[in-house]
Amino acid sequence: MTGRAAPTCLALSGGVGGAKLALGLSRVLPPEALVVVANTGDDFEHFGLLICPDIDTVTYTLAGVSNTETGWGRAGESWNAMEALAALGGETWFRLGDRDLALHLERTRRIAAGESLSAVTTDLARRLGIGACIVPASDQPVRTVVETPDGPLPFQHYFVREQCRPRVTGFRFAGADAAMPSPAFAAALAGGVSAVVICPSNPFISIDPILAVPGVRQALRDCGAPVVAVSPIVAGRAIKGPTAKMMAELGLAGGAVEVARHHRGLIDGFVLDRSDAESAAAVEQLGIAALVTGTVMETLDDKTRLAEEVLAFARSLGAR
Ligand code: FO1
Repeated sequence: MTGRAAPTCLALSGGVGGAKLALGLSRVLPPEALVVVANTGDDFEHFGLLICPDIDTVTYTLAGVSNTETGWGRAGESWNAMEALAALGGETWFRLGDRDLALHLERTRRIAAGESLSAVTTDLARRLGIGACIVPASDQPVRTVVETPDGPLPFQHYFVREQCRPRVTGFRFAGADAAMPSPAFAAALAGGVSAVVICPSNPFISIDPILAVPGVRQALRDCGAPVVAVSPIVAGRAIKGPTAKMMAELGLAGGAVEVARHHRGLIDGFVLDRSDAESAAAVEQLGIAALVTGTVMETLDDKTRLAEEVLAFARSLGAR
């Protein structure tokens, strides 16, 4: 970091939607002014490898090598290892492409050699040509456990093996009590944050595991920067993933307002899609400023424009 630290935008990201806005932010901010904090609640050990899906989705997306059909893994993948594994009777419910496997092998090797998840994540992002800082929320494990009527499920068992079918009765974040914010996350929180952007990610499984790290929620409130969340719900539905289904199963009213309510007390502003414009008043009644714009990100221009609008919205709130 040269001289005075650039005022930093902290982006909290999980899943596909989070990665899309993180990409937009990386295109409108200088590299030293963006810290992307990736959710680690989806992480798990599989085949003896440490798999970090939300770190990898945002890393591959900013590197321009993500598989945009599936929303995870790499573009142009081959599946020889998986095919050979199937022939040997191995587990193939969680699919790891050949190129993706290289990342898991190398990350697992380096962590076994004593490096922190932050150090490995930062270096691998650099090797993939990314200038912005991507770090896990914590270097200690924080793993989402999905509670269901038939008992708790590790996240990937719920999300992939059971394909989100089980009814959700709650979430736990195993390890959160013993976790600390990762060094770059803590440093950003400690000084020089200009805006905090909660990307359009599932509030329960992508954002709450980050906020469950002791001290994070309070540090976000105290960091002096406006906190703005972008709704992952558009016209009552999640663009991708089980957010709306989870809200219904948790007995919540649903809709974009429910997400704003979920973040109440933490966020200063909430960004709604035009299809939910009628909900802006309800958001404002929660004491949260509302911005209505196009939040569906299909093209790179969509991502860049939304990033610019979100940062301008945050600045307008910060000036208050
Ligand atoms: N999601 C699936 O639905 N099926 C898979 O086989 C699968 C494999 C996979 C491999 C690497 C990786 O980083 C992500 C992967 N995901 C898969 C997505 C993963 O479940 C993520 O946790 C979700 O994207 C939610 O964030």
